[in-house]
Amino acid sequence: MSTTTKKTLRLILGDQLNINHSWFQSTDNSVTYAIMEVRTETDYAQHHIQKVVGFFAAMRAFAKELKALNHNVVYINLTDKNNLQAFDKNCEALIQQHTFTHFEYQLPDEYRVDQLLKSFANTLAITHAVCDTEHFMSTRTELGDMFAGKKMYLMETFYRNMRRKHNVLMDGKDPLTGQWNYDSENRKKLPPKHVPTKPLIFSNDVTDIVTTIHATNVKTIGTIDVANYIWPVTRAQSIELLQFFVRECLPLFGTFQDAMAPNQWSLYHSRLSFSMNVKLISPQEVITKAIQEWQLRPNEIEYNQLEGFVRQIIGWREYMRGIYWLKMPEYATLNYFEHTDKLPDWYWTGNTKMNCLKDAINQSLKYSYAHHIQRLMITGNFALLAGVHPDEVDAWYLGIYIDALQWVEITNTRGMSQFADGGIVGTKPYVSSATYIDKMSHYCGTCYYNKAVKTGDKACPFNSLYWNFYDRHETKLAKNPRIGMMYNVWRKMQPEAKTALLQQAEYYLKHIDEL
Ligand code: FAD
Ligand code: DLZ
Ligand code: SF4
Repeated sequence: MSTTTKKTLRLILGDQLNINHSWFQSTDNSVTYAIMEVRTETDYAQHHIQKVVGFFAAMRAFAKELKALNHNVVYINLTDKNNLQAFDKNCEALIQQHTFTHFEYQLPDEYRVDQLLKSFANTLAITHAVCDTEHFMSTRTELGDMFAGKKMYLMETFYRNMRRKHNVLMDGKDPLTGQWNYDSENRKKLPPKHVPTKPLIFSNDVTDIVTTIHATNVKTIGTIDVANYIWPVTRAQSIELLQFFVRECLPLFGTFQDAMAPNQWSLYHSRLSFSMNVKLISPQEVITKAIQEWQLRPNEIEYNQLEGFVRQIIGWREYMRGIYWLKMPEYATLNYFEHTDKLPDWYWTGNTKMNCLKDAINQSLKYSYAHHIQRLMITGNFALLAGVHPDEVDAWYLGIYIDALQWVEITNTRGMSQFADGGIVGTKPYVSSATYIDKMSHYCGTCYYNKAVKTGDKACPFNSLYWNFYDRHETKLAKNPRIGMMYNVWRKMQPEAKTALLQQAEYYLKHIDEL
């Protein structure tokens, strides 16, 4: 009688770098971990160079950490000659080569990879198992179950349930202070002479990785300082960034959450999205740390700052993931407004006279980062007003940001920003004229265009495009109770004024690459 020794292959994806996962709590010589740099992942979007580097650097450091803990690790470099450049093909080859008898993987966060690994595992002649990533605070199906039979998926309802379930900022069954949400206090513009905290950045040397990327002709966008790569690529650096955030930024996080200013690329934002999305740190430890800091410094950190931050993480982040798993794959095809236009060329270069867009795009190209309100109310707002096809908008957001993974990119872009889901994520489209941008930023004062002018020479393009958008989509939007008021204003406008606005918008749309 022959007995086969069990030999297990465990796949770790580039966004599954969670050292606290139960997989790694003891060593087992019969288990081998595989981490791989593959072309399917570098090429499914045109990524920012800092994004590809961030993933590779974090994956390499994680493999090193596992080896130091005496785990067996196979690390496949992009240039390895045996690299078959896809998760399934490499796993198949490893299984044959090393005669593994069992295959395991963690639940992927992206639908595309989930489908791939499911079908791959089902074709295997050996046994397989899939387990949780042990990262998120809700399951894939929790949001769907919570809203079963309901027409609306209100984030606030989900958020309150998460607060209750995890006993976060609660006093028994009630919110700690009697009030759930302090969003209305979090909308301040930066005072004119205010100098924001200088962001903590790292100085990682990523020369080797950049050389590989160039040698293999991976097509990227944006720029990078190879000797001083700014993003955290290890758990230790992620924790350092978290500590910096709670110490320096949390006290004003909520107050200036929606503020924007030229050359201020991150203000009081945490820049923890990459670390969290690749699972170097967990949402639970991030909010625990923030709550502890607030408890230690009650006179310096007001409650609204803390609640605003906690809401982004256990509210919005988990909510978007729940929507993703409830609505994919159909979600990626939604185009409520039937928009068809292409993204202006200057989204890829930053070469526009519109100050707000120039600043948001150039900093995205320089840092692979823009904060939420820049993504939503500058680049997203313009793309929606300009009638750009959601596929084009998604491709840009999925490539350019360090934290872009489809589960959280598409729900924010197609959903929150482009309203292409017809109102699953948001209750109304996030569009604005120059009035809002000027209220929240310091962009307009030095702009080529005039924020106060709607038509004619140097009129701010946001102004006419805004009314053009409402006019174009009246049948879809006029009945929305949150927008009805805008249509009353539009209908009361003099016909000549309306015509002039629509003609101005038409001119700008025709010459969009020259704006
Ligand atoms: P902070 O402002 O410090 O917020 C703290 C954390 O809260 C973030 O790190 C993030 O994990 C979470 N968070 C905040 N807002 C959201 C939100 N709307 N959805 C989910 N999580 C949120 N976030 C991504 O992680 N990846 C993306 O690809 C992405 N694409 C976006 C595209 C558009 C059009 C918009 C409007 C938003 C997008 N977001 C995305 C959400 C948000 O803008 C980023 O999470 C945030 O800017 C990251 O910077 P930060 O870590 O400094 O965030
Ligand atoms: C984003 C990215 C890139 C650019 N490269 C890799 C890679 O070479 N190997 C890898 O395992 N993961 C990479 N990733 C992240 C993946 O796209 C992500 O892990 C999956 O899509 C699952 O969400
Ligand atoms: Fe942006 Fe218009 Fe203000 Fe210029 S005037 S910064 S284009 S909103």
